[in-house]
Amino acid sequence: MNNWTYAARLESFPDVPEKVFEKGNPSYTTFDKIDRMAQAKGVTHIEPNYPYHFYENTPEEIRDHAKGYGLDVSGVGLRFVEEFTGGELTHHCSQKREMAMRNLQDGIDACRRMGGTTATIWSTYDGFDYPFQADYGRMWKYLVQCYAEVARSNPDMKISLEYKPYEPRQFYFINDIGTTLLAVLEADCDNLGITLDFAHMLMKKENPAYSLALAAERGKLFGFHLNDGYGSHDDGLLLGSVSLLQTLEFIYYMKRYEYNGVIFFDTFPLREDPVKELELNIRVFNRISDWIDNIGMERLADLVAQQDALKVQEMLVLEGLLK
Ligand SMILES: [Mn+2]
Repeated sequence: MNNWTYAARLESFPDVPEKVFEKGNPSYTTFDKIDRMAQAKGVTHIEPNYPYHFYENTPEEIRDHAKGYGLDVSGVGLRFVEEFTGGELTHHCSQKREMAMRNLQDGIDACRRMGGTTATIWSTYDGFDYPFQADYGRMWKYLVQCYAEVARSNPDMKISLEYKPYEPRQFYFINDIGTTLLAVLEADCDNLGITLDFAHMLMKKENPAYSLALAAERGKLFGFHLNDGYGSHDDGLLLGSVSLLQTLEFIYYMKRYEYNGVIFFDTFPLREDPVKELELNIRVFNRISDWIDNIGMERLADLVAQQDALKVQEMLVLEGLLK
């Protein structure tokens, strides 16, 4: 019925979930995680994090292991290890910034070697916690220069920025749809775009569908991290479990802008079976997508055009969800 493709956060797949509590912080190999995730019905892709998932295996070994289950690689999540806690691309020391750039480049190379197409940068530490801790103008220029350089030197890859307002830093430089679009437009590279994380948008009190439209209108919608939350923290809850109507609106606009990238579930099933949790996310996504199709894209466009909150409530809530 649809051609959606799905991936999920590999870190959510410890081999035996109970051990998380028994042992505190067990380590599972990347293969263990892929073995477990592959059990979920409907999953089509993996998207490992660099460097965490590459300590024991080469990109080719990871690609081949996933292929054994019929899973392709959609891309990589680019992360920074603890030596960068003081900042990565914005660090005052040029050697540190060069190391950070090398880390990004190595991650993008790993992505390419696995057949992935999208490298998603989440700035783990490029932010600030205190007044007078950051030279905003200078650090912003570092960021934009680095993003432009990374994008230009990898024209065959999509480089996507995932923004987050805070956690673990109190502020990130790339912290909302506005700052992210500004950085992407200033860097001015066709292959540089944006990944929208639903819970991050809620933390920033954005309305997710509006952020989606702002990125999509400029051809910058490169990726999705779907999940849910209460808006204070990065809760990583099941899709649609808290903000169902906003999720419906988000998926409606996703279809309207004909997004066809992988649907990545960035959730944290700490007390749930991660295989069942992923299957449920896929089923909920498919159901919402079908629900929108049943109402009809044109009918929904007509509803939106009327700007009538009462009609929305009547049609979507009374006649739709609560019928
Ligand atoms: Mn995310």
